[in-house]
Amino acid sequence: TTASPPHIALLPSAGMGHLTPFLRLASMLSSRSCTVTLITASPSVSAAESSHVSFFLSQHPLVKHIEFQVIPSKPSSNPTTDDPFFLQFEATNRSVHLLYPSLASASPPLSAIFSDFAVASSFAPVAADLGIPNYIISTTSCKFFCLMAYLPVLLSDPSSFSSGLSEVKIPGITPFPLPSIPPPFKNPSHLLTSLIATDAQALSKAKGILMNTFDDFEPETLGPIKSGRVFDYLPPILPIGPLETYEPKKEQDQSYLPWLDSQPAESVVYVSFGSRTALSSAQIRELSKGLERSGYRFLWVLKTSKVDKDDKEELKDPLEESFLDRTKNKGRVVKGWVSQQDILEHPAIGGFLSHCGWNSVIEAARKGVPMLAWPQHMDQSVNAEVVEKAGLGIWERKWGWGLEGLVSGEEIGKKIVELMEDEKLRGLARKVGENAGKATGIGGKSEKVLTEVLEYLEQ
Ligand code: BUP
Repeated sequence: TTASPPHIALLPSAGMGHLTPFLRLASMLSSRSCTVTLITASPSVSAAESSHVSFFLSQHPLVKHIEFQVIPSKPSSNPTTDDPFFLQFEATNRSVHLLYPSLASASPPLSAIFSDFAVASSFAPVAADLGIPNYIISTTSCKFFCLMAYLPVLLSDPSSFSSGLSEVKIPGITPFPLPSIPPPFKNPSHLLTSLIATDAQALSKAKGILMNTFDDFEPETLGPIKSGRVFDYLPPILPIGPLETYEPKKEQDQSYLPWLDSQPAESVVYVSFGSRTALSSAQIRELSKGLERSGYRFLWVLKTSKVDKDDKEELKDPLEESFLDRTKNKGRVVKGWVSQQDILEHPAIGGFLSHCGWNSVIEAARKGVPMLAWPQHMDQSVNAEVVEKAGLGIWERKWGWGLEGLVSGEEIGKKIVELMEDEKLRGLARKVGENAGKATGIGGKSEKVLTEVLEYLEQ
């Protein structure tokens, strides 16, 4: 009998930073003839998530869909955070057992379930009961993944994050400078910290850990990690990135695309802090000054609320009308969802001022676009270091965590000039893009890893 392609269910967690890599992987599996079932939690936190799921399903009629209702958390029950995404992680963990019947009766039977790190602890027992192999998907850098995987050990020693230390050590990989550690990790009772630590403890039950990264991008971490010297109890670490985009190229109906078309090559700075970071009004004003001072053209995706459902339409506040007037020939400020992929591959883009959410990093790596890293929270400082070491970008460490301080327009302007004028960096970034292409091309390292997993899962 000839083997038939596997049936794989995918279970992402909350936020576009988690959903996006899952949708990309779902599309890649589907185009490799796998039967794919996408599992989504309802209601989603952001409008972007539900609209992307609907759009994805309309583009992939063969992909099956299971939607399950999350049991909402009472905001008052988690005094350590009011972040709606963190609360949804917790609520999803409390609700995944509801999936049991639909997974058990899946037809054809499931060959594997690929689930988000953020539901690892609650999903491991479900997968074990069903007897279905479970692969964990990590949506961050391998370096930050290591910090999460090691968190239970660090938390067991109260001095791990003490301010007297300059760095946090994980035997076998390069240390983490203390300022790169996300502040919530220093508080063991913070909801996010306890969720991650609990998830980390479930990792050893997985069949493998798939990562949206590639060998040449994080050699310093992936080398020792893949040899099994760092976490000898973990299943294989499987870099399969950069994941391919599934989004069809947008027509020129979005006004910034024709505008970009009329700008000189590599002349525009693209500015975005991802789907869930809203800078303070004061910081937005300083950034506007910085962009103007730099003298460079810019395309700025401006967000003024953490969850897009709270976004307001008008552009003027907190930006001054005079700024929009003065810069109308130099730049575009966009509110709402843009197609970041289309922007990053546009020849007019010469640099990317980014919060270093991992998807943004990997998308810039794929296109070889030089970055100016300005981490805001969570994994982003660790990611910024990866960007710097890989030669993809520059990072001004003294800016600290974006959401905690205020950086002046003058400094921002100077750094943007540095980004746009650094020819050596441009060459290195281009090389990163070439290596990314090699990794996913036929016979490339990431491509081979994914092929091997799928061959193993054939039925
Ligand atoms: Br905003 C925005 N268009 O307008 P990250 C984002 N994106 O295509 P985050 C758009 O969303 P986490 C927009 O290309 C990337 O794939 C972007 O993920 C896309 O950051 C994704 O970069 C955003 O990882 O998520 O949203 O902060 O906190 O999970 O890293």
